[in-house]
Amino acid sequence: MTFIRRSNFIGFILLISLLFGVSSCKGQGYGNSTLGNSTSANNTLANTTLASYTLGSNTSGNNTPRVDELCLRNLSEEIKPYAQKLMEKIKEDLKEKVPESYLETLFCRDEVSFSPQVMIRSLTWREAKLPYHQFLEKERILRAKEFILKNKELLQEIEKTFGVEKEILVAIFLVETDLGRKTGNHPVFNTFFSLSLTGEEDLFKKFIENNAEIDFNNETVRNRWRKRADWAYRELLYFVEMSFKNGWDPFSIRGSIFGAFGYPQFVPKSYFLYGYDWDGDGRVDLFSIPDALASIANYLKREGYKRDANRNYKKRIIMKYNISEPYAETVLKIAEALRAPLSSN
Ligand SMILES: [Ca+2]
Repeated sequence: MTFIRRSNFIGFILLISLLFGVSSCKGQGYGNSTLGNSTSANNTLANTTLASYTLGSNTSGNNTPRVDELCLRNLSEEIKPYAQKLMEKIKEDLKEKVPESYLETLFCRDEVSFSPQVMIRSLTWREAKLPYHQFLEKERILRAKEFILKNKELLQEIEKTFGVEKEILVAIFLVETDLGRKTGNHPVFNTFFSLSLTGEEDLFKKFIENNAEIDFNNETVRNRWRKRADWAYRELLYFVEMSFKNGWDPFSIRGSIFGAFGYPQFVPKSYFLYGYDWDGDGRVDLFSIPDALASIANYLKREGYKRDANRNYKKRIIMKYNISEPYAETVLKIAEALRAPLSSN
C-alpha cells in the first residue's frame, strides 16, 4: 500500500494520528463560510445519503448509465458498474450546482482509483491508542515556539479577531500536520469515492470475507459502516462542488487516509462552513498559513470557544474539532507548554 511515504513504524503511526484528526468530526456544527453559501449547502446536502440509493434502481428510468469505454480504466470490471451508478447519483444530487460534463470528465480521469482499505481501516481504527504524548516532545515544542515568534503579528491579529489564544491555534496546527509538514498524500476525491462505493453492501462484503477484525453481522459494526459511507458520500458531494467552484484540479488536493486536507486537516464540509479567507485574496486556501490559522480559529469560535472560559469548557470545544479526549488534552497541554518560559533542561 502506498498511502504513507515514510518507512519507520513510529513515523507511520504518528502520521496516521496526525492525519486522522478531523475525519470523524470536523464537519459538525454550522457557521458561515467565506466561500459560497453554507446555509444552502447544508440544506441541500445534509439529507442526502447513500442509503437512499442502491445499484439497480435507476431513478432516471430505463436509461442505463453509460460511461465512455476509456473511462474508469483503473477500476476492475467488478467495480465499474458501481462507479457508474455513483456518478449518476452525484449528477442528480449536484444538478443545480455542477454541470454533468464536469462530472463525466472527472470520472474519466486516469487518477480515479478505488481502495476498499479506506473503509476497512476506518472500521478498525482506534483513536485512543494513538501516541499523542509524542507531540509534547521538546523538539516539537521548541519548533512551535519559534513558529509563534516568527508569526507573532499574524497570530496576534487572528487571536484578537476570533478570541482564540495563539497557543491553542498553534497547538492544533502542530498536532494536525506538524506545523504544515505532513498534510497527507491521498487524493481526497479517491478517499471519499472509495468510502462511498464501499457503502454498497454486496461489494464491501467481497473485501472483508476473510477479515477477522470486522464482524459484519454485528449491529454496531454495521451501523458504523452505514454512517461512515453516508457521511463520505455527503463529503464527496461537497468536495466535487468546491473543486468545481474553485477551479481546482480535484486530484491535486491531497490529504489524510480519511479525507482531511490542508494545514488544519478539514474535511470538505468544514471547508465550506469554517474556511476563512484571512489574506483577502478571494479564496480560502487551507495550504496557506494565514488562511489555515484563521480557519482553525473560526472553527473554534463558531463552536463556542471562549478564551476566558475554564479548562474543561475549552476542552469540550476542542473536542468538537476532533472528537477525542486524548486529542483535546494534548492540545491543551501543548498550549500550556507554549505559554511557559523555555526550560534549560
Ligand atoms: Ca486567502
